[in-house]
Amino acid sequence: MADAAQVSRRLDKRPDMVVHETDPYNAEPPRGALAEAPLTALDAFYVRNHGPVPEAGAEWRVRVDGLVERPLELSVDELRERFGARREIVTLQCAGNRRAGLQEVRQIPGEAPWGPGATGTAEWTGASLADVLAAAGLEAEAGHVEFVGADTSPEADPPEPFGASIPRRKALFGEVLLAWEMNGHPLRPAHGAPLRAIVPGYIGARSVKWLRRVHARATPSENFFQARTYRLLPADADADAGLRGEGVALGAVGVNADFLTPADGSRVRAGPLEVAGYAFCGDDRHIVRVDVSSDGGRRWCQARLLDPASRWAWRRWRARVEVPVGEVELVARAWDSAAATQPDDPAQLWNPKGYVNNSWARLRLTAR
Ligand SMILES: Nc1nc2c(c(=O)[nH]1)N[C@H]1C(S)=C(S)[C@@H](COP(=O)(O)O)O[C@H]1N2
Ligand SMILES: [Mo]
Repeated sequence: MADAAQVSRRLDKRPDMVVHETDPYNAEPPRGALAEAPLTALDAFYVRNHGPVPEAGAEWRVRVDGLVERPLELSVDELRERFGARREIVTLQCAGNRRAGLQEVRQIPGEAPWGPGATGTAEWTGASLADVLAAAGLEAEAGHVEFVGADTSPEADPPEPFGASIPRRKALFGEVLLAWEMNGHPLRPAHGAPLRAIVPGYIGARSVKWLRRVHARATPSENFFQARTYRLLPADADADAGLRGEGVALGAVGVNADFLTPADGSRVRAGPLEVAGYAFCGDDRHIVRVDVSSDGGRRWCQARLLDPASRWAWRRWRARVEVPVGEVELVARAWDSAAATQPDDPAQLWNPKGYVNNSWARLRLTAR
C-alpha cells in the first residue's frame, strides 16, 4: 500500500487523515479537526470513493433526460449562465459514519471502520436542481430523479457507474444543488469535479459526484448503490446474497452525535472539563438538545448548542463536565425536533452493511 500520508498530501488533504484505503482513496480527518470551525476545511473534508476518480475534460456535459419534455445537455458554464449560482451550507454525512462502533459488536467484512469523521460541512455553490428540472419540463409521471456519475465502481455487480435517486418532492425542493464549488473554490477532483449533486439532509451517497446524467424516472433508481446497497438490511439478512430492493433505501439522516474534543483515550486532569462535539439530523427535523453524562447515563447535563450555520448544517456543541479520578467514559446523545433520540447500545443497531450507527457517543478518558 502506498504511504497513506503521501497519498493524502497529493490529494491536498492533511497528512494526518485517517486513511481507510488509498486506492480508491477513502479517508476521514482526525476528529479534532472537525471541531475547529463551523465549515470544514477543504483539506480535512472526508472522502468516500467507490471507484477510481474519473478524468474530467473540458468537454464535460451533464445530460438531463428521461421523463422530461425538453432534454438538456449543459456544460458547467451553461448551467451557471442559465440558472445562476445559489449557495447553501450543507452537512454531508456518510451512512457508514461511526461504523467502527458496530464492528465492535460483530464484524462487518469488506467495509471500512469509519470513525465519527465521515461527515463535514461546506458551503456549496451550484444551480438549483428545481430550476433545471423546470427548464427541462419535468413530466407528471416522474416520481424520482436519478443521478449518475462517471466513475465505474468495481464493487457494483455487474460493474456500473455510481448512481442514486431521490423522490420527486425532494428533487423539487430548491436547496438540492448541482454544485461546482465547495467553500468558494472549484470542486476538487476527489469531491466530484467538475459537477456533483448536493442533497441536503440525505445520506452522503445520494450526493452523486462527477455528475453526468440527471434522469427523471417513474421508479427509484435500479443502480447498485440504490437498489442493492445503502439499504438498511435486517440483522439476519445475508448482505452478499444480493437481493435487489431488500431492506430500506436510506434517505433522510437520523439523529446522531459524537464527541470531537478531547481525543478518545486522552489523559486529562480530574475536575471540570470542556468537551465539544457535533450533532446532526436530516430533512425537516433539526437538533433541539444534546445531553452529556459522566455516569453512564444515570444523570445528564445539557450541552450548549452553538448557532447553526444554516438549517442544513450540523449543530456544534460544548459542555462542561465534572470528571472523577480514574478511567471514565463520557456519553452523549442528541434529541431532534420530533423528540427522537439516540439508542444507547450499538448492538441494537447492528446491520450487515454497518450503516447508520447512531448509538450514544462514547468518549473514554483517564483522569488524574
Ligand atoms: N460518483 C460518485 N458519487 C459519490 C460517491 C462515489 O463513490 N461515486 N460516494 C458517495 C458517498 S457514499 C458519499 S458519503 C459522498 C462523499 O462525498 P465526499 O467524498 O465529497 O466527502 O459522495 C457520494 N457520491
Ligand atoms: Mo457514504
